[in-house]
Amino acid sequence: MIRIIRLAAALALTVSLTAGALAAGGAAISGEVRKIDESTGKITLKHGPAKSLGMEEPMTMVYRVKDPALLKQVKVGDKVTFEAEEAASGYTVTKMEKAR
Ligand SMILES: [Cu+2]
Repeated sequence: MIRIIRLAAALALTVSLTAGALAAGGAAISGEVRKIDESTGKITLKHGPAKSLGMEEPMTMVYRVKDPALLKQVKVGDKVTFEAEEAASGYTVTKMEKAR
């Protein structure tokens, strides 16, 4: 019985460690704002490699934004750091702030 409890504790520890690693894996990506389209809620970002999104090479591409308010915080030419996820509707920026 004690053995089973120990096993469960070890398992719980492993799970929490894995979850922590995933959260950290939502790695911030460095980019530059190229275009903002508030009417469609999209932003064009030039960005470096983003392994978390499976993008090994730098590129410029259009992203949707999770919250339209994000588009009001930046302007074309701004250097930003952002996080994005691959959603059913396309790549979506979940967080973004000006790089300092
Ligand atoms: Cu990309």
